[in-house]
Parts: sequence; structure tokens; C-alpha cells
Amino acid sequence: MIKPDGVSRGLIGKVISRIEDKGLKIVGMKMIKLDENLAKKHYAEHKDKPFFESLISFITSAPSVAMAIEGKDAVRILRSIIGNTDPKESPIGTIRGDFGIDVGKNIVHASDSIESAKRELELFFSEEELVKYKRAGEEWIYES
Ligand code: IDP
Ligand code: MG
Repeated sequence: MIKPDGVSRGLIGKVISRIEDKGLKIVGMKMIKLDENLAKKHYAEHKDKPFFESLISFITSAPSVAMAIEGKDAVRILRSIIGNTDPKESPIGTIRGDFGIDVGKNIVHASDSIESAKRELELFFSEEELVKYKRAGEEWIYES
């Protein structure tokens, strides 16, 4: 997901390019301004953290772009494309390392496990909103 800072800074295209350039496939996408209810469900694991209220207020402050992304090892690869939670500690070459400075404005979200990906996808997409198609050149990305 491209968070409100990424959308508001005009970084949608750059973020999506990195995902596409890697060879991953976008199978669902929508611009959505999270309401408080959805934001609290999405970040439920952090409800007792000191930054929770500011996180909810930030994530509901402007639109985000939610994406469902498919590919071999997609969860692990996306986490490496986005980088560390704190952009200051994130290597150059990662989205957060290249575009961010403060942890509360780190541009993107990505699920950290298959389980959280399933849970989060269900929060943002219905079955009908996810599509199946073949990307051109997949035979030049995957060995088989
Ligand atoms: P992640 O986004 O890399 O998975 P999490 O630990 O799941 O990181 O935290 C969720 C989000 O909460 C972070 O992306 C960041 O925006 C925010 N956050 C995490 N730790 C802090 C903090 O110490 N201060 C302010 N915001 C934080
Ligand atoms: Mg997380």
C-alpha cells in the first residue's frame, strides 16, 4: 500500500514502477481513503503501542493506494523492495531508503507474512476485485 505521504508527494508512479520492474504482478489496485474503522483493523497488532493514535490519524489523513501483488516469494521480495521500517536505517535502493526520513512518514506498507497478507487483502479487496491475467514475458522472469 502506498500511504498518504507517498500519494500526496506524487510517488505513486515511482513505487508502482519498482514493483513492476522487479517482475511482480499487480492483481488488484484501488485508491482508498481509509476510515478510522478500517485503519484500526489494519493496524490492530499495534493498538497498544505509543504511536498508535498518531499512526491512525496519519493513515486516515489522505488517500492511499492499496494493491494486491502476486509472484513467487512476493511477501519476502516486497519487504526487501520497501526496506526497513525506519527510512533512516533503510538502505539506499529501497523505497523507504530512497524517499523517506522519519519512521512515521515511511511512504509504503507491505504485509510481513503470508498470514498478514491474507488478512489485509480481505480487509481491502473483495474476491471480484482481484483479477487473473498473464504478464507478457513471464517466461523471461521465472525459470519455470
Ligand atoms: P512496517 O510498516 O515496516 O511493517 P511496523 O512495525 O508494522 O512496521 O509498524 C507499522 C507502521 O507504524 C510503520 O510503518 C510506521 O509508519 C509506524 N511506526 C512504527 N514504529 C513507529 C515509531 O516508533 N514511531 C512512529 N511510527 C511508527
Ligand atoms: Mg508491519
